Amino acid sequence: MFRRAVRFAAAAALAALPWISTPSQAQEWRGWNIHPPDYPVSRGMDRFTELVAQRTNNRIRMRTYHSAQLGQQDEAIQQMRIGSIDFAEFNMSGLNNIVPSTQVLTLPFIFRDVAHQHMVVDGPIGDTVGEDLEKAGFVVLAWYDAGARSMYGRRPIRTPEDMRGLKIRVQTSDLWIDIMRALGANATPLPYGEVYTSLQSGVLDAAENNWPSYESSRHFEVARYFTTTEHSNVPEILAVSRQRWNRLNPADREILRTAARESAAYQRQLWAERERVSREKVIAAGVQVIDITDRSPWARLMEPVYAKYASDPRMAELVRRIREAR
Ligand code: GTR
Repeated sequence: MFRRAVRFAAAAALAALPWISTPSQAQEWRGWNIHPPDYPVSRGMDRFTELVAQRTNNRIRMRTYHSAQLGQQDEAIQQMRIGSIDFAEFNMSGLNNIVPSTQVLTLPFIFRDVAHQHMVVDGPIGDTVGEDLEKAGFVVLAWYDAGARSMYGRRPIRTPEDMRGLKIRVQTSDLWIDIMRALGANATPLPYGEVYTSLQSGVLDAAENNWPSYESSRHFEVARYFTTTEHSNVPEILAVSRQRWNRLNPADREILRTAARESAAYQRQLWAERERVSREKVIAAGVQVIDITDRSPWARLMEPVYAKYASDPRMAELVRRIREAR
């Protein structure tokens, strides 16, 4: 009797996990994305899921829920770790507190330009950070572009002194709080989806992001001054939950990795174009752009941030390797 009950329970559990019941059966994967469907990240993810479906003859069917339909970023990160979300595209910032080596890729002014960043994330340094991410539950398949982040506010920000006392939104990351502290601003960690109304109501004075996010989130309607500080070039990952990854066979893993890399090449092309288009769009909508040509006063203020985050030997070594990469 008891044994039958156990067998029944085991069968029921297997039925609830269709992907392990029979290997040939189709799998349905749930993917998280913060951005709207026409955003370069979203189109990259769509390309990835199409390629995987084609190359597995629809055995692995992935559905991406765009526009943060499955929750805000912090929740999605937790859900990936427990495996209730199967894949996602994340900015490093939200992972900074969980995986310290992601901080080096977030540090202000660490990359010389986009080519330098690509060389770093696509090479051994990216692999090192990827190994740390994997231990925390995120298997990195490819690195996506997210351009440079700049400050924007309800009032013009022209110099670092203008940052003093500003209530500025950051992502959930101690590093970002310290970056703002070094500028004399008051950092407020808030989900992306709450920034618009907080700027509108004056709970926030400012935020920071890249051109495409500033435009697609419509923050430009409520924070009319954009200052090209370009203070961080923090990259993003397309990742699969380790829970899911562990159940894949080597051939399928290879299909996913290749499809992800192809999708990243596509996303990067779309990204460069969208940065230009978004910039033009917000300027046409009346945004005032304050161009920063000399970023050294901003960079100098970041010394305490480097002192804190690049002080332990492993971090210092990563920073050195990034700087020396050519
Ligand atoms: C965007 C990024 C998102 C998220 C967002 C934010 O540029 O693509 O992943 O990090 O910024 O500021 O919350």
